[in-house]
Amino acid sequence: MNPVTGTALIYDAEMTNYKLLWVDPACKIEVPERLTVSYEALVKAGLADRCVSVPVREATEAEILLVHSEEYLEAVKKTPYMTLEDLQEFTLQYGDVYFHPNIYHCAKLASGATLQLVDSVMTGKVRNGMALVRPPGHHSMRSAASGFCVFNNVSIAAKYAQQKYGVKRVLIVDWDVHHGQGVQYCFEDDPGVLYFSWHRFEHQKFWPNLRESDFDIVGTANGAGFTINVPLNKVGMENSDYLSVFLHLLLPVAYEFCPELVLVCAGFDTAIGDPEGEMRATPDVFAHLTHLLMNLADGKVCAVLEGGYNLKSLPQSVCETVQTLLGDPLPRPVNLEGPCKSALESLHCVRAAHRKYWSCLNHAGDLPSGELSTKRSKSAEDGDQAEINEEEKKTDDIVWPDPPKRVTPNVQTALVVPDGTVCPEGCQWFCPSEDPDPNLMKQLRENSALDTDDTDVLTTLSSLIALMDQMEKNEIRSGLALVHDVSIVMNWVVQHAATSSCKRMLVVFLGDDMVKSCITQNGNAMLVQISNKNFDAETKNYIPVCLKKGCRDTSGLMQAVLTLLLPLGYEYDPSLVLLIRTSDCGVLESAWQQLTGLLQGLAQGHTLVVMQESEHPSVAPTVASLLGTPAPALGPLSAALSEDVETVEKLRHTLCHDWKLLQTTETQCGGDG
Ligand code: X5A
Ligand code: ZN
Repeated sequence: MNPVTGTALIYDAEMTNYKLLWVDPACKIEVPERLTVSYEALVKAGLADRCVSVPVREATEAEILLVHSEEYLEAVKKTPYMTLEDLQEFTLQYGDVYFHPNIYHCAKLASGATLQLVDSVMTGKVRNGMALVRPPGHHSMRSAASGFCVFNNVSIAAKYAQQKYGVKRVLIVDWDVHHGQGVQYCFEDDPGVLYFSWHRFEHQKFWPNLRESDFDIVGTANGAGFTINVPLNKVGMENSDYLSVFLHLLLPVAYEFCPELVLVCAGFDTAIGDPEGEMRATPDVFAHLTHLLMNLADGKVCAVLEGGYNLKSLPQSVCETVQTLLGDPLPRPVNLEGPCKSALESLHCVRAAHRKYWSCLNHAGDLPSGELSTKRSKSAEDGDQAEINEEEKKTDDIVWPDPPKRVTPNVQTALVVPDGTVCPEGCQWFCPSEDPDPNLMKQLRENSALDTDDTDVLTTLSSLIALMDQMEKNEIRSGLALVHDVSIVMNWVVQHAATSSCKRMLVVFLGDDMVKSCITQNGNAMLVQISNKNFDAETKNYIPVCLKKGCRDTSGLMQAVLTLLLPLGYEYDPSLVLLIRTSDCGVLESAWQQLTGLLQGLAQGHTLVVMQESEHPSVAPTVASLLGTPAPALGPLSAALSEDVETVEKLRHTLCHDWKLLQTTETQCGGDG
């Protein structure tokens, strides 16, 4: 069976045909141009053309009633016939929302567009997609409009997926800067829908000012643990803050939950320049957030526009998201200097509040004593007086660099494999563009570690070096080599990297061989080895991770990958990733594919995989992951072995002095820094 490909784009200009008709400072940012600039940016970047264009439709009444009450629907239904005065009057009963004679029509299209997206993904017409809609949805409730939202597009879609497709586990990731309280209320007792939201909160000083947006609200009845709120208590959150929450909270829980469908409340008011959010994440961070979700649910990711009010960062962020859904190489992550104190405090509190529900968080520290939320809220009341009278903040003149161009190399995946190996679709044999450099061959022949009589070894090595050079020049995205002895090859490659064009190499080694010798203190490589041997970490850039069953226990391995390897990798920001496994390392193929897929977020997808010759059956699945095919789901993960959890936690604790993305609490690295 061929894997599902393609990205749906759902948009209709009709949804720009309503606007605010009176003066209301709270609503003036929600303008039709939000949609036109986003769509035009996609067209201009050539991204719209690469998507499968799916028409919108109106949601039916039955579909709207999956979430909303009949009384509310009947009331909204009357709005097209109201006078301006009546509309204004009608609007008054709700918070921060406006009505217009055409908004009911648009709201039906916005929900219908979301359902079209879910249908396209669930029937396998496309792998993933995005719906550009207005009005947004996540604030609207069973019987109330709120925060520019009329019908709750994503909630309706989740109910629809449950009902029409029997989806048992839906993950809703709400990365909008506001709390989607409508979504939370809709699913608070439903363990079939995991709702995750981060939001500007400022100890309840920020709209919608709800007590139930705090971290200690976790869901009710059977749904306890399936609502995850990350209150952001300061403005100015940056890429590191968001990425930390993904790596140390959302992703471990999401992998444990194992969704069959991922819906994203894709609001871009979390981005820099937004007048509502006042945060500082650059648009390219959405490429990474999107990518990190794309190996869940067999890649079934549906992004649905919510907020986003800066008409420059909004279209940029939309483009980053769609380009990632399309599978283009990720931009190098920028500004990852570690999360701020306030973000760490929130992260710590959420992890503690959820430790009894999720085994991946079971080891998280206790809640700080005292009721943090109310205590903070009091002190905030005293302290923040000065801010209240502050004049209107200007976010319009904040500037930031344009996101880097994401160039796809001509060659996706190049193979260096013995004759007779089957070359899977989408990749090609590597042919060095030039003859091997005689100097290099001389070096190789003189290298005592190599069996220099074996010309096959020499050609393989010189090919690999040529391949790495072409990756560094961005002429080739990734590579895969089958070799006679992975340890020898790795030694040579790392040594060569120290003198070549490779700026920084992250080496990920799965297996028990003794390999640390190739890493020197001052080299330009960092080696993370996952095995069941207790090697000593002698140099700063050699990080041995000793798991009880090596890579055999998938839960332990994923914990190490998500909370140790990826944060390290993101902060190290390699220009090349060397991914190696020995034939006896024991990793499950699906876990290996997850690892390979997740690592594509680093080094613009420049990964060189090296495996043992005997492993040719793994070539096809590995190449698939390098090419962006979603890795198969791992199934709901059971608890990792407690020894393994302890190992990973200890390592995070020791290493977080040097690597700030490993932190999950303010006090982790000692108070002296
Ligand atoms: C969808 C969305 C924001 C409402 C803000 C009201 N709504 N102050 O971003
Ligand atoms: Zn918002």
